[in-house]
Amino acid sequence: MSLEELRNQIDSLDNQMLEILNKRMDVVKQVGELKKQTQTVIYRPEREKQIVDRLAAANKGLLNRAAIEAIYLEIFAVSRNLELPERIAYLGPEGSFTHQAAESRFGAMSDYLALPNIRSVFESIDTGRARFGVVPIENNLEGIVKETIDLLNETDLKIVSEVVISVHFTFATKAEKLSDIKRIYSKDIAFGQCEKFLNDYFGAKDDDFFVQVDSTSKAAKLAGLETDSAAICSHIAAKLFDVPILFDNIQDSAQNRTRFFIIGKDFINQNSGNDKTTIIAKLPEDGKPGTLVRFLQEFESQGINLLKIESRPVKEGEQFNFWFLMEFDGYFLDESVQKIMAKHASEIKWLGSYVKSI
Ligand code: PRE
Repeated sequence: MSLEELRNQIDSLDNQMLEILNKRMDVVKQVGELKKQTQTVIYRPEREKQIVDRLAAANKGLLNRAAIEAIYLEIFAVSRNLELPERIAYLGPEGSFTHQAAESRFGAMSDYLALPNIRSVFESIDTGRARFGVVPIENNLEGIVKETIDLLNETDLKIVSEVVISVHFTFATKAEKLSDIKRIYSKDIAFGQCEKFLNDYFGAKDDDFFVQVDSTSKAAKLAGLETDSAAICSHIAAKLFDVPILFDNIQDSAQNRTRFFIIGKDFINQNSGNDKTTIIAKLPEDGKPGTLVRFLQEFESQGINLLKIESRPVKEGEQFNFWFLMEFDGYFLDESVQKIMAKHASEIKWLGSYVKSI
């Protein structure tokens, strides 16, 4: 068949797809109207996962699961916008890894708000300026992002969903030679993840050579304004701010992944059958031995698989007391989870149950 004939086939299939997509949007619009009447939330991560899972299982063609997911995430983003445009706040500026994580879930069509720090993302949701926020929670090399878990403790926002993306760092500069570089901008966590590279190339430099800023994309922005600076940032940020890339993939480990939370106000997911729950536990500080052990044993007795426990110091008071962020398999209304939550009602703060991605 000639190229022209093949293209004619594509045109005809595209016409059919457009017609079907518009039919889908007509139904989505009705769902939106129904949700408006019943005042239910538009974004349903568990329903989106169910659709992708069903299509991936039924699929007999050339598309793999990742391709189906990528196409459908854009369709869902357009659907949600049609039902009710919802703004997404993230730790910016544009080109940050958090932006990448946000786009991976909400698609290119959503209305995004880039904010300068994690606290301002929380505040934007609390005050209703944005419906959802995207913030980093942990990295497999550096561990937990303390600011995020402290804000989950301080505020009443809930975890809607988790997103995991691979992180690759780039060294970008407008300097002609490495010896012209007077400073390197980056975020604390990124400096930590590129230690080997920094030691190899800039091991002899003073501490003030390494300038910490709020985000890796802000680092790219600053390095784009000066010819004697460099940034450790994402590839996308270096391109966005027009800073030439000198080295790619400078992170210590190729297995560098960051987990992000999508957070929202007054949000409760429905049970998806494969959920994870995050809580904060403030156990009594009565000085008696075994309080934590006994609490953990309750999870074992209920057959609940614990995934994470992270301790944080209580900021008030004279003692060195601690609270714990805990994650486990299951949905908060599961009978086994409810038994523990009911028994420790005054000690547990539920942060959310959401589809398990890792
Ligand atoms: C739809 C859109 C948004 C939700 O996040 C989930 C699914 C979809 O496009 O299929 C429809 C919808 O609003 C719903 O099923 O609740």
